[in-house]
Formats: sequence, structure tokens, C-alpha cells
Amino acid sequence: MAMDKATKRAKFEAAWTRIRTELVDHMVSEGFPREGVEWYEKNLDYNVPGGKLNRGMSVVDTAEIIKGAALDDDEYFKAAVLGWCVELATFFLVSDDIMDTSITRRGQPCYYRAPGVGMIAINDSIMLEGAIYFLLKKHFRGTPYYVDLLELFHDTTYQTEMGQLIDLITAPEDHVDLNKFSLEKHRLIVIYKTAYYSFYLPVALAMYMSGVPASYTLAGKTIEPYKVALSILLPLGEYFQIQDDFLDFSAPPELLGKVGTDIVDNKCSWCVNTALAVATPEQRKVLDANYGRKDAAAEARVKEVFEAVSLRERYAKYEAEVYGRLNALITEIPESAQPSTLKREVFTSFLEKIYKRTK
Ligand code: GPP
Ligand code: MG
Ligand code: MG
Ligand code: MG
Repeated sequence: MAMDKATKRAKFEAAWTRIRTELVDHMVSEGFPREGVEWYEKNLDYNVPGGKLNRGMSVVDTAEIIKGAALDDDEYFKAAVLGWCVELATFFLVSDDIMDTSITRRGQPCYYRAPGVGMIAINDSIMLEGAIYFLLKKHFRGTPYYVDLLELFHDTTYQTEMGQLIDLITAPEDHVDLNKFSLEKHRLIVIYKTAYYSFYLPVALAMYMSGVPASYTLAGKTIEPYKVALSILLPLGEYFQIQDDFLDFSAPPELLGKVGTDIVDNKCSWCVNTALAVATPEQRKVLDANYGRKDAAAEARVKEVFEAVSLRERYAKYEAEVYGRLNALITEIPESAQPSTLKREVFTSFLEKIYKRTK
């Protein structure tokens, strides 16, 4: 268990080499021409392995914590397949970048802007999604929890799409109306577009794989572990997306690996909602006149208002407060040493991974 971060990552990446081969070999076995196979390889290599891998590796971490011991080789590979299925959910981001007209991701041009790709990125995104179900079938078809895995991916995908819908229609390109924004709407958007797939999905996958049942009794009380997991992971995911929104405004693109587009894209982000709540009438006028305009000078004026209302300090205060609140929620989870039950460490390890992140 005492494996350092780099070794853990290298082991997880080694599993990808094997999984990538399975995906490519399948296409070859279907008799596809070389240019098709090469295109698919480029899609996989460009989009799948280059991220922070937090989501994917947390499947492995969670399975280890629930087991309370190192996974054997077979268990490790199964958890890693599920982890890479979560990383394949980057297909959301491939199409999100088109919808957001974003420029860069992970320090390189967004995939649709890579030479020769363009709108083929839409099909490539859907193919990455298809790869998830190919891998689930190949590795889990014979397990008693196969349907649970399928339902979880389907439900989570639908939730993410519903969140993306509200994100997009709250940010029309041609009509800026800051009255449409509120922190309540923001919460709905981020829980659906981010929290389910980035936080609940990896933990719930590991729980199914580890044989965690839908309910169990602890000290005479009925525990519903998947509901408990949701009750922590949705607010944790909300915090993560608030970080994403804040970094979109504040982080240097070289560090973040992407150029923020939220102001120009008229997004209902945590930053603008927080500024709106405290803006003076003059500052409000500046926001009304400049938010959501495809113009760098207008974007700079919005950023000036964000600075003037001390957004950085407000964020620091929010972060300290939410960290305390999440830790308090985690402390309330009833836990025991019984195998296949929830452990608090599942959630603290997640929280520690993202707390005060700068990219
Ligand atoms: C990312 O939000 C968007 C999603 C995770 C959902 C995409 C869903 C689809 C159905 C396509 P964002 O746009 O704030 O992220 P980023 O800042 O990384 O572009
Ligand atoms: Mg985006
Ligand atoms: Mg988006
Ligand atoms: Mg963002």
C-alpha cells in the first residue's frame, strides 16, 4: 500500500497500455483499414491518457481502502479498467470544448482544433464513449454487478448531459441577461454536469466491484452506503467545480493547461454569481455591459470588477469554510472494520486530493 504517487501513476498508466491494445486490436479484428485504426489510435492517445488521472485512479484507491489491503493482480486490473472507463468519460470534454469554443485543454489545442480533426471530433467523442461499454462487456459481462455498472454509466451520462443543457442555455451567445444567474442555478448545473461523473461515478464503481451491498446494518442502524456516498460526493463535486470556475478566472493558463473562457462565454460561474451578490450599482453596470462579450477589453473590465469585489479573498474564505463543512460531514459517517462497507478514508483521500488545488 505504501506506494508513492509517481509509482502509483506509472502502474495505472501501464494498465492503459494493455487496455489501449484491446481497443485497437478489436478494431483490427473487425477488418478495418489501416487509416481507420491509425485515426482511432490518435483519438485515444490525444484525449485519454494525458490528464491528471484523479478520477480514474480514485477507483483503484477506493477499492484498496474498502478492502483494507493491497489488491491482487486480478483485482487491480479490474479496478484499473473501471478507472480507465472513468477517464474515457473525457469524451464529455472533447465535445464540451466544441460547445464552449475553447482553445486549449491539458496544455495542447483542444482536440477539435488539432490539425485535420475539426467536426470529426464529434464522432471521435462518441467513439470514446462506445469504448467504455466495449470494455465493460469484455471484462465484467460475467460478474453479478455488470448491470449495476451499466446502469451507473448510463445514469451518470444522462445526468451530465442534463447539467450541460442548463449550463448551455443559461449562457446563450447572443443574449446576455445576468438576471438569469443565481447561486442556486449554479449549484444545479455543477452537481449535474460535474459532480455525478467526476465524484460519485468512480467511488460507486469501486463500491460495486468491492461487493458493497445496497444496505447493511451497523450497531442496529440501517446504512444505505450508496446514498451516504452521494451525500458527501455531490457537495465535494460542487466544491471541485467552484474551484474550476475560480481557476478559469484566476489561474495562469500555463499552469492550468487551458485558457479560461467563462467570462467571454457568458457562463453562470461561481465568480460572476459571487460578484453579482455584492456589486455596487456602478459595478453592476460594468458587468451588464461587458460580461459575455467576445472582446478582450470587455473581459478585462469584468476581471477588474472581480478584483474590486475581492473575489480572491472571498474564494479563500469559501474554500476554508467548505473544507471544514465537508470534513464534518465525513466524520458523521458510521464506519466499521467489516469488509465491503464504507470507510471515511474514501472521502478524506478524495478531499485531500483536491483541497487548495491550483490547476
Ligand atoms: C465541463 O464544464 C463540462 C462537463 C464536464 C460536462 C460536459 C457534458 C457533456 C454532455 C458534453 P466546463 O465547461 O466548465 O469545463 P472546462 O472548464 O474544463 O471546459
Ligand atoms: Mg468547457
Ligand atoms: Mg462547458
Ligand atoms: Mg470551467
